[in-house]
Amino acid sequence: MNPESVKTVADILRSANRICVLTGAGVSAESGIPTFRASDGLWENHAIEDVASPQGWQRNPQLVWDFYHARRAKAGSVLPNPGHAVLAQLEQRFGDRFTLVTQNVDGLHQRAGNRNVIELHGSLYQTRCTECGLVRDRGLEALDPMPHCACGGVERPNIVWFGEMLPPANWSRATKAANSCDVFLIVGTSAVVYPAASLIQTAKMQKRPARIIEFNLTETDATPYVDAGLYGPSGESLPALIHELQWD
Ligand code: BJW
Ligand code: ZN
Repeated sequence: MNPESVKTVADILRSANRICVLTGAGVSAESGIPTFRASDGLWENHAIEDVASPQGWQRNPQLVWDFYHARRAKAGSVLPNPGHAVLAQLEQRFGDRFTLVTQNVDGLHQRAGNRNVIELHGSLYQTRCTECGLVRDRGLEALDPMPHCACGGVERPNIVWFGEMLPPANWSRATKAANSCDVFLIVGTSAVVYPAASLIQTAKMQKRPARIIEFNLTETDATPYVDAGLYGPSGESLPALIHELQWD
């Protein structure tokens, strides 16, 4: 990580009024949760269309549940890392002028202390009945191999799979936050999945474009839109930034 870049990003943050953050799997990598598209990532061992699509669910719901039972168990065995902690500190500092939009389903931002979290792709902590639509908070307790609702219907993970709509109210809140921020942070996402990635363009296309800052190990599809970037593990770059700002 380049110390000059840390200073540049700190200057941007110092003058920020309204912050919107988009996070992805990379922010949880240092907690021990695998990302999706890395060579040792989740999609390396699973065909996406088998475990994260409505068609996969129709074909073999037990295979899908086995994948999510393992994901739930993993989420329950890890802790938020220093990157999550900094994002919680920023919310404390900026209050309702800070919105965290996440593609993650692991609940680690909430466990780190963020309250204003918009989950775009659902939550590992919830099930949804395929018959009556009831959404239930299930924590990370062990569930039946094929969970059922009181109405008798089969429950599925309350996760947004490929080809499915994002929860409309959450999407609407996320676009409003991206459209009204003056600083937009992109943390640990490859920015290849839409519509989540389009929030970056939304922030940039305002009449007064937001300053865009990327935190990632590498450059990504978002990099062309970025005003400054800190390239290294976000569990190190975010604490370095907060330290430079003397906000820690
Ligand atoms: C670190 C790090 C460290 C590592 N520090 N960084 C427009 C164009 C083309 C296609 C589409 C389009 N609009 C819609 C689509 C279709 C589709 C889509 O986007 N496809 C593309 C992949 C081509 N989108 C959808 O289907 C969405 N629905 C939708 O659009 O509905 C309307 C519609 C319907 C039908 C047709 C058209 C429109 C739904 C998307 C749902 C995504 N669901 C998943 C799985 C479920 C969640 C789960 O089980 O956990 O969500 S896919 C998976 O990808 C997961 C993630 O949330 C999502 C994003 O991945 P993420 O977080 O970016 O992870 P990685 O692994 O890709 O990247 C990790 C990054 O971290 C890397 O950059 C690393 O370098 C970095 N990193 N360690 C910092 N320590
Ligand atoms: Zn039901």
